[in-house]
Amino acid sequence: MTDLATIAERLDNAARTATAIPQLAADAGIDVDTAYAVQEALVGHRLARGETLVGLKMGLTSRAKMAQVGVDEVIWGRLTDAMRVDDGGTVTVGGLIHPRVEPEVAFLLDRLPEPGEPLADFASAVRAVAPALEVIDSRYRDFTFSLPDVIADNTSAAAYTIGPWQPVPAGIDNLGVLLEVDGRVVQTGSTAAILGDPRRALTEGVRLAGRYGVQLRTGWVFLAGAATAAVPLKPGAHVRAVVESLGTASLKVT
Ligand code: OOG
Ligand code: MG
Repeated sequence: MTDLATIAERLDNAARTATAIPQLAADAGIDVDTAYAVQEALVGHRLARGETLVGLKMGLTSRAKMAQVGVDEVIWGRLTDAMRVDDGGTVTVGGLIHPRVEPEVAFLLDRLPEPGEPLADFASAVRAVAPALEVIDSRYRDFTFSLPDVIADNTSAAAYTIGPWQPVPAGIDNLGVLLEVDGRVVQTGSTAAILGDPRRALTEGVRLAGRYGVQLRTGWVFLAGAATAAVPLKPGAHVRAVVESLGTASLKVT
């Protein structure tokens, strides 16, 4: 049986050297709870290198995403400052394995419930909303994984870009979402695809992360999960997420 620290180290090395590795959880007998412990240890390597925790991301909150990767449980991962790419900034694929990009909605967190308490009031918990892009890059070969494997791999998190923050609009449960590559629409969807209402992603994030003693914090960024399937990120591309009423987030690829 491979221990938790060894798995975290393998995943960290895979990310740092942009080298795909085989899945690990089945052979190591890792369940979901242990996988979150591996994720914590994996992100711990980043923190030890000076990165800071700046938020949380949800994964597989839409049917399109669940179907694309063949895993149908909502998952969450950790975001660090080093994963952030400025709006309009550049992502270099050379340091990644087989990156994909997806359109997201981001929340800027304000007042959160006490540890262990459920989220009661979205309006006071979220200060602003923004269109966003997430770059995911599974460390596993062929972008194929089991539920514990993707959790251990920090839910494929690689990079993210947040567009301009907006005051929270009256309704965010049915906004059109487009993903464009080089001005061409490659995915379309709606924020309704995110658990029926992206606000529910925050309720779930508070609940699921709380199970592992992780408390969301004021000032953190929260990614609600992609509304559409992800598409491969190719060098030279210009990628844009457009969310109705919220605006756009974009990045360039080299
Ligand atoms: C897992 C991460 C999923 C999302 O928004 O659904 C995710 C993956 O697809 O590799 O970030
Ligand atoms: Mg995502």
